[in-house]
Amino acid sequence: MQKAALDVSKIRQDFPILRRKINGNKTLVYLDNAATTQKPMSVINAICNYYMNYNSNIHRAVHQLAEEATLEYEKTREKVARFINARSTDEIIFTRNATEAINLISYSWARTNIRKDDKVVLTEIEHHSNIVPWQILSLEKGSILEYVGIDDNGYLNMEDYKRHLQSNKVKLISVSHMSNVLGTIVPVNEIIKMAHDQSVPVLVDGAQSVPHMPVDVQDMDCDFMAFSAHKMLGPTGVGVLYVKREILNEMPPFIGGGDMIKEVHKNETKYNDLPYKFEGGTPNIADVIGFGAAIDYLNKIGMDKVREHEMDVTNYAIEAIAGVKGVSIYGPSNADHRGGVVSFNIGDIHPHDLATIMNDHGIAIRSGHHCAQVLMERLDVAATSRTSFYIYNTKEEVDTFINALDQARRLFRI
Ligand code: C6P
Repeated sequence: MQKAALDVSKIRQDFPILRRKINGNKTLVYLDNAATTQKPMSVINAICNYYMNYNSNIHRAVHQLAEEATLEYEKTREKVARFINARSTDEIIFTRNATEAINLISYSWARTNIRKDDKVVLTEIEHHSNIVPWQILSLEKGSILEYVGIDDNGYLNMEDYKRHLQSNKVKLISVSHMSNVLGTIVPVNEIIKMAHDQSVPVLVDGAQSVPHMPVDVQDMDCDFMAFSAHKMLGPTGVGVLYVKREILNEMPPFIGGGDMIKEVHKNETKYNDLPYKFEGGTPNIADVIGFGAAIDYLNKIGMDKVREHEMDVTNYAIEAIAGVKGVSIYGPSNADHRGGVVSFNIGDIHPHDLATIMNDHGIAIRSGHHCAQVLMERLDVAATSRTSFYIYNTKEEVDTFINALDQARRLFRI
């Protein structure tokens, strides 16, 4: 029996922003989902409900509002743990975003485990969030950064990876699960297995994968994983760091202050239990609660269906974009190996000019280096245009975009 497709028109009704007009009368076509996704009413309502009915600090007071807020905040932790199949909620730390989650590892775990001349291995597709923290560490510790190369189709060069792994100085692999520019889905299970055979831990940047496909940290066996709520229907200001419990037990705290402690004396502090030891200060309570509603929304659809829908729209978009005269598309041509991101250039139109023209049509796309300048250097381009899709995007929206792209092409006489 054929599986039912996503009911996209029903889904779209849950997102008030999709009814917005741009430039007077143009219906918004939002194709910048890799940057951040739109929010359904259930998420917006969950945040409003918290502020209207039980706004309070958490983990401290015994009054009813505080108990309700604590309960809802911790419910989201349970939802996150289940969503990525973590062993327990102790392994889930809330941060501000994926960037802060990666920095938490570079400031805590890495500063006690990485020494002079040790190597941290990244790849050429990494986002700046998974490059700069390791450069800062190198400057402080004298550690060495190495990059696994990619081939011309945007796939990771696994022979190059094996070569890097041969050095016994490698102390960490930190790799993006899915490129935010090429869409390439990296074979993380294979990468992790090979790293673990050499006793090297692996950090997975799941910022672009967790929102778009089923992700199971136990099956993957990653040691660390980072992602952001705002890229998966949730609010901005909330990120997740997953760390295997046995590693977390050994990690020193990142930020010192309230809530991450059990006892504080003049000259010593006893830290709180996991995961609170890593959540110093009042957290982003409202948005964590909103994130819980986002996870409920995705669970109701099912992550298999999310992935299926995106592959369908992405395949359609790749074919249509490739059919426009003068276009070069970056990354794998097979949607099985890529997520819902299509980066391209057309003739010598500057991506910022193209994005401005698209905006005139009510279409939101991203242009620029996408915080991946190492990759831009590898591709030998300064910038690209990028469309990226989510559960509410339709093939009709792709048609609107292609029509606008073709008009831009004719305007620039390509
Ligand atoms: N990429 C994009 O338009 P934050 O900003 O911390 O929520 O996410 C950082 C991040 C980390 N890794 C990858 C692979 C990412 O794509 C991003 C965010 C956005 O592509 C904003 S630059």
